[in-house]
Amino acid sequence: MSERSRGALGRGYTVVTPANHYPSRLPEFGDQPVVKLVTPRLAPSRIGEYLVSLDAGGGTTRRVGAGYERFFYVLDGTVTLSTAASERRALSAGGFAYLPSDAAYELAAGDAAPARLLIVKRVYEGHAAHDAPAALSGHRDDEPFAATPVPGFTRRELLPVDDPAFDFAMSLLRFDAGVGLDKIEVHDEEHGLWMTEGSGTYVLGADEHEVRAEDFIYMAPYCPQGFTASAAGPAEYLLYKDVWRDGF
Ligand code: UGY
Ligand code: MN
Repeated sequence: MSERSRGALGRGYTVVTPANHYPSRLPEFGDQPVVKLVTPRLAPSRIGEYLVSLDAGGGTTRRVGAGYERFFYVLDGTVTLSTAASERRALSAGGFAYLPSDAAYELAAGDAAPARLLIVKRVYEGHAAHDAPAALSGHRDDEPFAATPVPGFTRRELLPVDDPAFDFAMSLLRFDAGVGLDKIEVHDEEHGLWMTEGSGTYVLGADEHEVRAEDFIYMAPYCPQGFTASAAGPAEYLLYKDVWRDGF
């Protein structure tokens, strides 16, 4: 199958490959290209997930207003994320940050090299029993990946999954060659998935898709889903999932 044709809009899912990217612009990023991997225009998605490319020394041309919670994951290069004059976070590749709804921000790439990052945006859904979470940041290598019941499948949680103040999780799921999820899942939560490494086969609804590094998949609530890494080597993806809320 030609690279051009791997992109798909299926029942309850999309697959967007690098060959499908058609960059848009957003006022806050000037001429820097933004690929809108998914937004709420694709019903029923409640998230926007964006691939943002910044030239060396480039960044936001306007401060991005508050009102939405956001998650940042740096793919290449380094960026500085500033929420206030005294609050600057330097993030290298593999670095991440969470900003709560009340935080406006600016982004700047380092002077030496261009940067690319993923940004997830959504409306925070609070819970009466919990205060909204505070900003946090870290790096994927700060902690080792944790074992799961499936041998050869490990996970690294980037946000605290045991804290119901958070309404979403961002997780890195890593599979040894030939290893996969142990079932076809069907669940109420939605996913935005970015392949960070390797390749494999994704079951999506009634279909199967060969996927590889830099592909993106949106999975709507109740989209049947399963994954097996290819025999060629390990595979890994960064997964958004809404958590701790009842779906209303
Ligand atoms: O946590 C999850 O829902 C995850 N296992 N789903 C997935 O990888 N597609
Ligand atoms: Mn799932």
